[in-house]
Amino acid sequence: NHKCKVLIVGGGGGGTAVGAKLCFKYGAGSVMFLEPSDRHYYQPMFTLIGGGMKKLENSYKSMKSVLPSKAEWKKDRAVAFDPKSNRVETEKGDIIEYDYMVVSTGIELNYHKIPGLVDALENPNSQVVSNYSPKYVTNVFKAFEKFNGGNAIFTFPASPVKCPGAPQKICYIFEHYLRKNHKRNDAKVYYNTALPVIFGVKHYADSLWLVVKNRDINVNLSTNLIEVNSEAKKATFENIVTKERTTTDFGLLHAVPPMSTPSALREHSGDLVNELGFVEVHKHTMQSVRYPNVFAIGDCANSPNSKTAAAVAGQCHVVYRNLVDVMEGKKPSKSYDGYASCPLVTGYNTCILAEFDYNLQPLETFPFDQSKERLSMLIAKKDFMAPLYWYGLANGLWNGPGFIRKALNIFR
Ligand code: FAD
Ligand code: UQ1
Repeated sequence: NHKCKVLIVGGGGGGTAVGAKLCFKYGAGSVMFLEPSDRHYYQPMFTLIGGGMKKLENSYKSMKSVLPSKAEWKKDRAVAFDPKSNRVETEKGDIIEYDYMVVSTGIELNYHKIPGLVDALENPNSQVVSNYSPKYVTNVFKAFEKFNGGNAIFTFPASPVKCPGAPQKICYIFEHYLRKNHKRNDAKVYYNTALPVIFGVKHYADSLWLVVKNRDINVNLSTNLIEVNSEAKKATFENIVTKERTTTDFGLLHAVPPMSTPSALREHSGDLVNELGFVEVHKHTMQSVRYPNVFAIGDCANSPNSKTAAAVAGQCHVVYRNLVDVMEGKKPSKSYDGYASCPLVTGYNTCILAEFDYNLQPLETFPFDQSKERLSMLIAKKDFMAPLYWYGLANGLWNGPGFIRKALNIFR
């Protein structure tokens, strides 16, 4: 058995940011990470890798080099939570007892939930690809190059996802790839989304409808991928509203899997989570609604923000401060406004930098209309966000662009 003051379950973007802050304040001996992975991926780069703009090797560092050096790292996975007795059980059979806990497991990719999809992704000739997993992302650009006409279909699943813009970004990049390589005439491009909207924030949805209209991209709403037949190169979709099924052949299929929190949370954590398996927190304080010594950050929390690294940046200072408050016997004092950002890459030279809050109102950093496609925002996404993540967020030094927004407000 192990004991620790603060246990952080999951050393991804959120866990690492909060852990770095805690280690800075309390020093060695205060924080334990429970994290099974050897590698820490900067997942926002996957979109650019899929489009051939970056390499997989640029997207990760060793977990050891990313986790704060003053923290203890147990390289193991949580399999069950017992928040009533402040304990977590691990895959190797250990029990960890904590005084305070931050849950930051992120969400998992459930490719197996779509019949035929895993077989298709494992087959390098299937033209079925997916940029969500480091295991499959390097095949995406190869499939672009091999594409020789027909239907190119990009999907969005019937579940919450991380970076809800990513399923359509890769569609725009592909469409531009075709035009650059004089192959656009041979293709019909489809974005089939299970959602009833193209994007949840109207300010940006309006721009995206113009993009798809101008570029002859067919958008099918409420359309969910339910089966893949890689032999016949056919995909089956179900209309979420009418339940009507259609089967379409494809020359390329980019599939985004349904996602969920890990089974440890969904099935073995009692009332720590809501009915969907997300850690139930107060949406402004990120404190568990039932266990005051527990906080959640990032994709595994049920706070109704868009699940992005940018949201994690907006949450990490709030989680850290409120946890310190609780440790000092006070009430949580900081409030998260739901900030999230999604750099909607629309091609090799353009990006719409969406930024918004819980009310789905734009909360833009720069003093120009960010709903317009811009080269400057593509450069920001391509060359500035990864350093911001590695040197800022992962070291506990980046709390999101709120202060820049306030400073630039003098130009509005
Ligand atoms: P993660 O960073 O995923 O970390 C979770 C960690 O928990 C992992 O290290 C995992 O190994 C560990 N873990 C899992 N299960 C357990 C367990 N049972 N016990 C212990 N540890 C466990 N965000 C943006 O802001 N901008 C973007 O442009 C953007 N683009 C994206 C594009 C793609 C293709 C993808 C996949 C994501 C993108 N994101 C983007 C989203 C961003 O990567 C996530 O929102 C962010 O990483 C969430 O941080 P997290 O700490 O909650 O989870
Ligand atoms: C951000 O803070 C962040 O986390 C480090 C991202 O993830 C990679 C982002 O994509 C974005 C857009 C932000 C927000 C930052 C600015 C400067 C708008």
